[in-house]
Amino acid sequence: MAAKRLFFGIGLAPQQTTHIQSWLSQHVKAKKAPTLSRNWHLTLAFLAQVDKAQEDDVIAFANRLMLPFFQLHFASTGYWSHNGIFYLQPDHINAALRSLAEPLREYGEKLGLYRNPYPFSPHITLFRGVKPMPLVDVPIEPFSLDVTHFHLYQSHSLDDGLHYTPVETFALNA
Ligand code: 2AM
Repeated sequence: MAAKRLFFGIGLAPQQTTHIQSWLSQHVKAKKAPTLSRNWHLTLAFLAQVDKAQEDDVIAFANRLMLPFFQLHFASTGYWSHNGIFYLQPDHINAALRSLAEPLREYGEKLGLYRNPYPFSPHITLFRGVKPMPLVDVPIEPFSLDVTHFHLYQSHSLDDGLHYTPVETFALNA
């Protein structure tokens, strides 16, 4: 079976998606369109191309993680000029988020799937390849995200464009 392009990530609820959409359309000016709102997420660990046996392996690993649920707070944006990514970032280094992302990243590396060139930098990509940096006239009203689950997503293109589709969902424990 063909390999899939997979990554672990955290999704947004419709309420947060609407909140971001409304702020973007009213208060952010950019030279290109934002990423598709249906795809907004926070990447925990990018795995790249994964075959079926490796997919089963990473799923079993993620199922063995016993980690508590947590909350993320978003109030600020950032911009990486080398790739033109404009993003929302959590407002502090969250230990619970890190203890979820690090083992997933390390396991992908151990399987030889993808070696991360950068330390974990949690973000929600709102624009990709945008130059110059988008102009924000009013900062986003801060919002929170209750993280009770995370997903293994497949990145694939359909007739209507790019989709990030959950292929497996994992619950965090109380
Ligand atoms: P992003 O988190 O900055 O949006 C699917 O392609 C997802 O995996 C995207 O969300 C993307 O970036 C992330 N991703 C793609 N290529 C990557 C790479 N080389 N390193 C880290 N993350 C990557």
